[in-house]
Amino acid sequence: LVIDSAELRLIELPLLQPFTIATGTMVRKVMPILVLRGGGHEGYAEGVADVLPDYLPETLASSMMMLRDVFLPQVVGKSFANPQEIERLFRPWRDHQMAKATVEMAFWDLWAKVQGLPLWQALGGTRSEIEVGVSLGIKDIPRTLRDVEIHVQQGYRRIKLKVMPGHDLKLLDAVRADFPDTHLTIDANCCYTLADMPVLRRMDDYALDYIEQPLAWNDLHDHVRLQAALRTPICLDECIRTLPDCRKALVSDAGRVINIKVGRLGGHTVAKQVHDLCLSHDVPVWCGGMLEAGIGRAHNIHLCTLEQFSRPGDTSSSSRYFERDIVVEKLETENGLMPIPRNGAGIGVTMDWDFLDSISTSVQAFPA
Ligand code: OSB
Ligand code: MG
Repeated sequence: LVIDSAELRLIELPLLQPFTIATGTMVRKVMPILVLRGGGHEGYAEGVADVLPDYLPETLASSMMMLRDVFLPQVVGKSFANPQEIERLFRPWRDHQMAKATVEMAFWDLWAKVQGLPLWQALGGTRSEIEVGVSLGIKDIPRTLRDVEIHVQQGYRRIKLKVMPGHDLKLLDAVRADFPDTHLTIDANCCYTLADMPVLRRMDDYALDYIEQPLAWNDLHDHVRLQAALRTPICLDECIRTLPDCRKALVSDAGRVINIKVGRLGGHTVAKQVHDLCLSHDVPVWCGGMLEAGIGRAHNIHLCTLEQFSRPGDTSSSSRYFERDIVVEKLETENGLMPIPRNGAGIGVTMDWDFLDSISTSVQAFPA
């Protein structure tokens, strides 16, 4: 399959409400949208890097530079028999997983469309019911209680609370008092250290399904020490950027649940490898999110059909974040289940081009 041409856009999409986590507040999404053309079809992907390196070192600017100067010039005009060949081509280049993923995911969509297969089938998925939860940004305790109430009532299968030092145990006391039986998790986005051990130990008291990424983004060693001190499973997010990261985490017991984010791992090929490794270790996985719009969200939903995605993911309704999405199809949960988008092959959604044009701040074609 020859990639005849590509189009790289930057779009800006306001969030319906600010989203605050331990490392900062986001009020709008600025993201690359990549279109790959070939074989009479178009493949789409979104990039997930933030403007500032507050989640991982990669940024929107570094992603755009790598796409323009390195990755797109390496693939446009070339032929690839399958998406794994793209992963192999980019493997020598260090890091930049989010930029790599943008190209690799768009090619998966294109390749699946050329085969006439829905992406879930091309990926080897088997699940038909995708259970989802929500990730609730940091707000004061009364407002968080209201958010929990709304989403429990909507049928979401798990509530994830963002926490940070000073906004943790009191919040958990309040939420557990009102919701004793809800599947509850917390996500610290790396903001604790082992010096916080007294607080971290008390987190065992709230029957949490897991504690997501409590310690530093590049420190598996300290997670091993923390997991040894806790009954609650640790779920790793930021720490898992490659397949070897995951292998080291599992063999050292740094965590007992893995959050799979396709952007953080450089694409579906490595996401699947991480999934398969977790399956062989009997470790549950779930699909994380980066506040994606409809293209990235559709990719995530298809990935969730792989067998070991046994815990509810973060791919909740698009309307929780955006007034209007960039795809025509509505990506909305019903009673905590997200339907797989099925409008045709590939990711099964179609671009709302008029809206996309109206929010694009730059468009670059390859070849120029
Ligand atoms: O750590 O999972 C995270 C959003 C931005 C950056 C990091 C994270 C998140 C989320 C949002 O938790 C999940 C979603 O897309 O709904
Ligand atoms: Mg996380």
